[in-house]
Amino acid sequence: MKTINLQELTNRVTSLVREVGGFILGEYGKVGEAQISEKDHNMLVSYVDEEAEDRLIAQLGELVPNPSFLAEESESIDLKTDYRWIIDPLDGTTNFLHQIPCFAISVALEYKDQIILGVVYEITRDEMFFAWDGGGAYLNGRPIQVRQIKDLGESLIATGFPYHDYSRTEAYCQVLKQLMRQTRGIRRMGSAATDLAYVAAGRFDAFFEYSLSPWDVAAGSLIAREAGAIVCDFSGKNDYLFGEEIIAVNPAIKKVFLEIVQEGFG
Ligand code: 2AM
Ligand code: CA
Repeated sequence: MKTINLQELTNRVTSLVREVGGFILGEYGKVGEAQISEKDHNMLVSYVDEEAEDRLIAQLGELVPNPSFLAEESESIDLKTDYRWIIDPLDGTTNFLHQIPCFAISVALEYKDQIILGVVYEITRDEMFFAWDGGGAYLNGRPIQVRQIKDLGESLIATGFPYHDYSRTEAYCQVLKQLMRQTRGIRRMGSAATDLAYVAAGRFDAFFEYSLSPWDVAAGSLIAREAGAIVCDFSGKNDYLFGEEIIAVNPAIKKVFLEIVQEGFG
């Protein structure tokens, strides 16, 4: 079989994602409360998520041989083959529906359990973050890297507040308390894919969240890694894609950051 040129493939994915981003932006501000449904507690979805996902699946299916899909709005088509697209058509749906301009499309390609390509498109700022395995990370075509810092006191941290699984909110608040005291500040964007892309771009120095799904983090985690970040679960291990816990951190502060998270979560 012809080997896939990942750089070329990434290019094609970014064009497609940009096009679908145009559709999403065209619907911004137009979705009424009656067109929003709640999949589960606080898990919102509209025709925009669904239509965007259908368009992505239809076109991504053409780009690699015999792909399968793991996608937020159509979990049922998850029959796994060597190539699998992991898709979040609209990461930050709550922001989108409340007209808060931070939401993204996240598309990753997995080959035999390894993420080999990631694209995160932050739509309202027209920022296309992408990476492929071994190829580095980019923002609108320019290479990006984690920020050069020396200690935690200079760091800006991103997180997502628990919105669904409240079983560990005490532990989570413990960690926030420490980070409030010891860092430059904490931000909560509402789109995990964007948070990870921002770590890659050196805007944030660390991101942590629990209860996320693979489609929220698949693309962003590769982009962060290719930009020099360390990505792990709360134990410092590699189970961040399906393990529902993720840390992406600038190596300069990895040790101390992990200690704070582990102290809180026990
Ligand atoms: P989603 O918009 O694609 O569902 C941020 O905390 C992450 O959690 C986002 O990536 C978001 O992905 C997901 N999320 C789902 N429901 C949420 C909610 N009610 N509030 C915040 N984030 C939510
Ligand atoms: Ca999501």
